[in-house]
Amino acid sequence: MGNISSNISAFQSLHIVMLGLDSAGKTTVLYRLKFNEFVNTVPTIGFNTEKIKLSNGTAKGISCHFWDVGGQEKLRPLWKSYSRCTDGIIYVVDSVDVDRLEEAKTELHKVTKFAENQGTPLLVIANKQDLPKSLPVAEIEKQLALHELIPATTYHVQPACAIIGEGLTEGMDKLYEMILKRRKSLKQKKKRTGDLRSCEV
Ligand code: G3D
Ligand code: MG
Repeated sequence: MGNISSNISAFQSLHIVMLGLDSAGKTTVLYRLKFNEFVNTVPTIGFNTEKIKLSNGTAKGISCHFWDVGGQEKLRPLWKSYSRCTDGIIYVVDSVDVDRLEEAKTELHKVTKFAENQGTPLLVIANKQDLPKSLPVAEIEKQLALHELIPATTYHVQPACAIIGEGLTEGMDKLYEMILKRRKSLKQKKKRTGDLRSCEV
């Protein structure tokens, strides 16, 4: 914990991209984090962006610049440029939409393979856990084949219900923890080699 606190001042604002198939609940997560209340959404055409100071958990007070990118098929080509060199990726999954889990898996694996995303911490939000037929986290993890992601990817799967905000604080805390760990290991690597890719700081 000591290490985490001492690193907070090193951040201006974390750059976080939120991806996932359309209707997974990305925009609901975004406005839940921003206003701490449910906001009725409309399908996102393009993207939404918000600067949010986290208000709970161990990441309380940390500023994040979120990019919530539309998930419809025609918008997915945008994911590459929005996810480039971010501090963290949030991938929201509808835990009830079993028929589209394979599609969600394919799109997620594509994103984590982009050269500039390799090693970017990943928070998978298994959303809509309030619904009776929602798949448990272990099943989501299996169906998304998270263990097959490239080894550099550190991830956490968080069960959540975005409409009431359950699970979001825990998820953001985990993401923040992974981001700090990555920053630390990149700094150590820099000291050793003096060499970092363009988006590594
Ligand atoms: P998207 O931004 O990923 O496309 P939205 O998804 O945030 O627009 O949400 C799509 C629909 O899912 C919305 O319902 C929203 O209220 C609902 N939703 C989001 N999170 C949850 C959740 O945790 N539980 C439940 N039950 N529903 C959720 P509508 O009816 O507006 O389409
Ligand atoms: Mg949306």
